[in-house]
Amino acid sequence: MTHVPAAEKAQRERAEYLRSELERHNYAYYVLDAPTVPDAEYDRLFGELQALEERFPVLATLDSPTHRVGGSARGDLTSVRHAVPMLSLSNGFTDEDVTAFDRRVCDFLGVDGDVEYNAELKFDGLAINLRYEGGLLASAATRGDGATGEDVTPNARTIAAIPLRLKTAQPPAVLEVRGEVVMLHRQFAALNARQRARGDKEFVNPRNAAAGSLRQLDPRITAQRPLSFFAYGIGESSTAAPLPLTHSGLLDWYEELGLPVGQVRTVTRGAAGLLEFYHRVGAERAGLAYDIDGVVYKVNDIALQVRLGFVSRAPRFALAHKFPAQEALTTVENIEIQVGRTGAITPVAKLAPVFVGGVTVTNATLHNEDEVRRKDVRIGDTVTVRRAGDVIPEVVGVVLERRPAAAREFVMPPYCPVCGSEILRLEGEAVARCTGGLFCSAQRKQAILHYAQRRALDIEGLGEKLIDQLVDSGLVKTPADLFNLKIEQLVELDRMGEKSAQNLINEIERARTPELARFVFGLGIRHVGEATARDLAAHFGSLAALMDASEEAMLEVRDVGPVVATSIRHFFDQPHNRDVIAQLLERGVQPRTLTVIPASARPLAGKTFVLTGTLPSMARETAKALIEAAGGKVSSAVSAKTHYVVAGTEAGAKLAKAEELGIAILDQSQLEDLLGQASSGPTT
Ligand code: 5U1
Repeated sequence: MTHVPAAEKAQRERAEYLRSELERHNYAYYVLDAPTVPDAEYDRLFGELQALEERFPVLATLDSPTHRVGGSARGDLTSVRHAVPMLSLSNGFTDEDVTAFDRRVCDFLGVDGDVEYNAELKFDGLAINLRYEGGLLASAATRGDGATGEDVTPNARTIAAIPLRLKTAQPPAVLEVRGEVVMLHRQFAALNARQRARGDKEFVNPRNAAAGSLRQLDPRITAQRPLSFFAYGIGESSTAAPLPLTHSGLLDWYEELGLPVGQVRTVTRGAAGLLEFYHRVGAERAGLAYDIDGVVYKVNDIALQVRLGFVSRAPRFALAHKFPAQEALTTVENIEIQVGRTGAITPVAKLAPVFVGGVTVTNATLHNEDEVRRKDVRIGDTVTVRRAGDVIPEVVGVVLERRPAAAREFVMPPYCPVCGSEILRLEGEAVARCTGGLFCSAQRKQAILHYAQRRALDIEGLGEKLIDQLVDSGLVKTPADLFNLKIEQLVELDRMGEKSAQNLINEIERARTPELARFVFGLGIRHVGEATARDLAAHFGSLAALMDASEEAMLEVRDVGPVVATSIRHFFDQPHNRDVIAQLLERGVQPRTLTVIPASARPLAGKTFVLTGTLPSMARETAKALIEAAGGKVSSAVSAKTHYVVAGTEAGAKLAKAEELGIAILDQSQLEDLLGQASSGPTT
């Protein structure tokens, strides 16, 4: 008899404890989608178990979570014959296909009333058979041709959503669980971002990514790919206890065993119940975390399933009700550009009409110039187009082997097709923009809305709906036209009484003498937000000085770097923009000029403040404006670069951080003292 020393017993118990904890956290994270511990704690437990198993290899078990990291690469995936064939499903596409299916079932069973069905999602991934022996994952195989698949056991072990041991004290001798390996949308996006960063080829869709990841020869690669799994079927089984009597009962049992099961499922009756499920899922589809390509209906009673049997290779008891395909092939007839409301230029593929996602698509976005290059889309190419839900159709990829010799590359035009202004792509930006700004009709409404908003000219009552009417009726083309509006014109508009019209005219009148900073902000120059507009106004003092300033002169302004300076210079160099500004001035708009205060005379220059909590009698906005007027900067986060934290009541984490970093903390009166010193200097 072997003697087990106490120390070894303790190590074994510790290893068992760590394994069960890690599996518990895995289950909570991957199956329940409700993590129980932070990632760092998981990593700590994992590290401890790994170290234990390395020191005492006898402690390592087949179901240890440490095996999920993947073993060594193989030369080939070996073929395995399925103990029970993996069947496919008959497809239906229309409501009539579903009523016909239900009628066939009723006729076959000789049932007069409604048959009970289980309705669930049809996951768009890769089908897999997981074989558990004595509750432990023994092997995993892809569907292959249904009779023979590929052995992907080491790969499947790396998928955290697949339990290595079933959660039961009395495991079945054999249980083959069938389901789908999928990649969640967020996992897919992260994987493609990684591929992009490394310069590797991106995956076309989550299904390809899941299939490519599972069928790797090197399981260490699979281990790095974020895969999920959903169970929905059963293969060979040998259990002491009887199996569930219904399909919904089987899915419930799987959940108890720790297997992930799709949460969107229902038990319903008759064709009407099935169609209701289909339409409900169709409406919710775009919000799901993974791709589905339809729903699956199965007669719920397993005994009835057995009676119904099979036709060729598909069960008579089930139907896949497919959604319209979300991807289709078509050809790119041209690549044109579209000008957005902010001037952003989007290349758009003009396509040979194709039916996809339930509609005929003729345009697909190519997002930006870099995207066109990255996907290498050329005029004449055959491309895969995707339209998911209400999402704008997009070109997913090119079928290179079908590229004609005459395929032409896209060239970004130098001028805006709408207004003729120059198209400019600033350094470091993905998007090219029309520089027409105030003039470009594609940007007109947006430009006027921006000009009139509270933080700019603050023309109360001039909102989106009214601007739509003013522009659509041709009364207003640029912000300058606002100052020509007559009350008689306004009362003609929808929902505009005499009083509102008069109020609006008064508001416009008031906006004739804006602060220079608000006026500059209102122009909508790219990269010029409120703070930069204030700095520019304070630095140059007048609109004329700002409009004539060189880029070098602009670089002297606080927080203005080369990108911002180029953008401002470019804006004022556009004849269209100069024209609109000239019209504004002609129509009596007079930005209030400022006395320029040298930076040295602004006592809070170079000081960064953070405001937190509620001050006794000063609104946060006021405190911010006063600090900035004195040359200080207000930031939202406390860091080592913060000079002062102004704290009121209910100041929380920011105050604590300031204390921790030893930053000076001011109350309202101390801030006022500081500002008082500041305001004894020159003022604007
Ligand atoms: N949800 C679900 N998907 N799916 C796919 N159930 C389901 N059943 C299938 C397939 C191929 O086949 C049955 C015959 C088990």
